[in-house]
Order: sequence, then structure tokens, then C-alpha cells
Amino acid sequence: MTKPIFVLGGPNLNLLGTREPEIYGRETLADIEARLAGQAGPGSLVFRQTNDEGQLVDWIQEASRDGAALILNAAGYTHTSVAIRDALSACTVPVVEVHLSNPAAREGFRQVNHVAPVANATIAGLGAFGYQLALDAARYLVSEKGQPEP
Ligand code: CA2
Repeated sequence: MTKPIFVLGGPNLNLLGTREPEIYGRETLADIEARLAGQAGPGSLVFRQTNDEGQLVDWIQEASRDGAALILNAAGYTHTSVAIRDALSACTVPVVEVHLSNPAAREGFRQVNHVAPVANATIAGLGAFGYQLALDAARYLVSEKGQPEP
């Protein structure tokens, strides 16, 4: 059976669509999940969000073990978490980092990025559409690199 692509989200992404629409858009995370699931097809996505850093580390390890690829928006942890960077360093499947906004064009503290150096690709600044591109990118990387060893 084909392994699913994991789509993991970090802290506060559960608030999407409720506040700061000028930065993050009007779509909720459930809207993004529904569109992506339609694009991916039945059973081919695992879509999760957590506000907890350790939970995200556990899920990254699970994606490496049980997934074909990982799409990650680590949200605020992008800029702070060595633990998430270490989990990604150990990840054996392709990793596509995604951000709704473009952190490089924002505040100074968002210029630190612990994820990008250990991701295969980064997509930022395209709002929810970035997730669709990330799914295409993840599939491309899976087909380019071949399936990981069982
Ligand atoms: O642009 C992105 O996708 C971010 O990962 C979103 C994070 C932010 O800390 C990163 O620098 C860039 C924030 C997650 C969403 O936070 C919200 C806060 C208020 C209202 C809605 C969402």
C-alpha cells in the first residue's frame, strides 16, 4: 500500500481564518485540509495540527517512519526550535517547508529559520495556495528520489 504524505502544522495555525486575515488569509485550516485532501485523493494524506512542540517532534518521527513525505508549517517553532530541526535532520523522507506569509519579508525575529536548512524545499508567501504547491513538490520529490526503504 502507498504511504501517505504527512501535512503537519504548528502552534496557532488552528486560529487561521479568525484573526489577522491580512497576513494569513481568510481560510481556516479545515478549508485548507479539505482542498488538499481533494487534490491528494482518498487516504493519501495525514493532516494534523498541534500547539505542542514535543507532539510535533513525535509526529515528524512518525512521518519519517510511516509516510512518503512531509509537508511542514512549523509556524512559530520555525524560528525557535532546535528540537524540531533535530527531528527533521533525522527524517529520511523528503521535507517541504510551507508558510502562508513570507517570513523573510517580516519582523527580524522571523529571519531566524531552523527548518529551511534541513528541508528539501521551502514555499512561502502564497497563502493557502502554497499548500497545493507543496503537495505537488512533495510528490515530485518522492518520485524523483524513489520510495524510501521499508
Ligand atoms: O506564515 C506562516 O505560515 C507562519 O508559519 C505562521 C506563523 C508565524 O509565526 C510564522 O512566522 C509564519 C503563525 C501561525 C498562525 O498564527 C496566527 C495568529 C493569529 C491569527 C491567526 C493565525
